[in-house]
Amino acid sequence: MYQEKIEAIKAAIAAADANTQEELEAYRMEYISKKSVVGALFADMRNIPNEEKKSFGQLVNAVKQLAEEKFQELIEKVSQANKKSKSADMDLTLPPSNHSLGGIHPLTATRQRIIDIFERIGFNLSEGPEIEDDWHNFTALNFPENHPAREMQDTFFIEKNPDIALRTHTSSVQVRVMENQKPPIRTLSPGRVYRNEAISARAHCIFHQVEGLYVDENVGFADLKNTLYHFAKEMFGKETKVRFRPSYFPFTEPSAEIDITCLICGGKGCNVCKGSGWVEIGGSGMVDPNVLDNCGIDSKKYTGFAFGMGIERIAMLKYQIKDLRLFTENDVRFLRQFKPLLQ
Ligand code: 2NL
Repeated sequence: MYQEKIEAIKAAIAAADANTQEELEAYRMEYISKKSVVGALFADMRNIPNEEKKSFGQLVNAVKQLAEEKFQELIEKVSQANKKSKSADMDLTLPPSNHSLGGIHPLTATRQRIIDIFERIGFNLSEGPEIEDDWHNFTALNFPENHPAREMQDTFFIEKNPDIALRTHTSSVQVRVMENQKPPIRTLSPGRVYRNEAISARAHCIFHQVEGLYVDENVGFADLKNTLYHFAKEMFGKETKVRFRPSYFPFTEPSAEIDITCLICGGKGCNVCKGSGWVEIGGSGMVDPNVLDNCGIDSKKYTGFAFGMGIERIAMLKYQIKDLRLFTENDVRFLRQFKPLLQ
């Protein structure tokens, strides 16, 4: 009698299945819990005659074991199914959640802003080699034979006699432009330059320059002044004023340093401008006729102006950076501050 009932339960256990957490729980209630059909078999024990108790007990224990083995099997099956459905839900085309974007380096942003301003008033871009000969870096630019800038302490020489060196300014690029093109010339030469200086908060042996050159008939000092007035207002804001201070460069005559009103105090005087209200942004002048002639341009017919600025210096003024070494240390705590420049 009970044998038949037990066989039926065993068959039911063998046929049982579960694909979800709910079906697994239903199985547990049906075959594992105290109130299950298997639990009820243990309760039946007291109705079994004594002489059959032993064989009945063995059968019931076998059913219990079968029920538990099947339960483990179904737990495994449901957990595998859960894992599979999770990976099926995954969208491999989505970007990773921890994707961290870089930013534009402040020197790149500053250079690009300078280029944009001059391109809009008709300047094109020119590039040239960083390793230069003596002619393009010094002689064509009217540097006297024994000028101190040619000396070992200022210039990184690669070879001597004939001299080959790392360019000390991007004027060498503009010499090449003048040698190869006819006026009118309006060109901007951004690039890396090298000088043999001790590294400090204010100086580095590698830095960046932008030089500009305008050569045509009737180019005068008023053109130089107005071009740089325009640049200063575009770069630093409408309120910015420009002042020219007489100076000397071998390749320009007359020559002038370019100052702008201090960006921090607006000209009142502070510790950035050392109380003067003015900060220097570069140098400029009318191209020396000797330089034009050296480059194959008739100085009787043509005149020109030129200017040069250090990109690091402009970036330091614009972003209030106190130490030039930060530009090349690649410290993310410094670089992260310029992430908004990406937009
Ligand atoms: C400065 C000063 C200057 C020039 C650069 C130049 C180029 C040619 C001819 C004449 Cl091909 N001049 N460039 C002129 C005056 C100043 O740079 O303080 N640079 C950071």
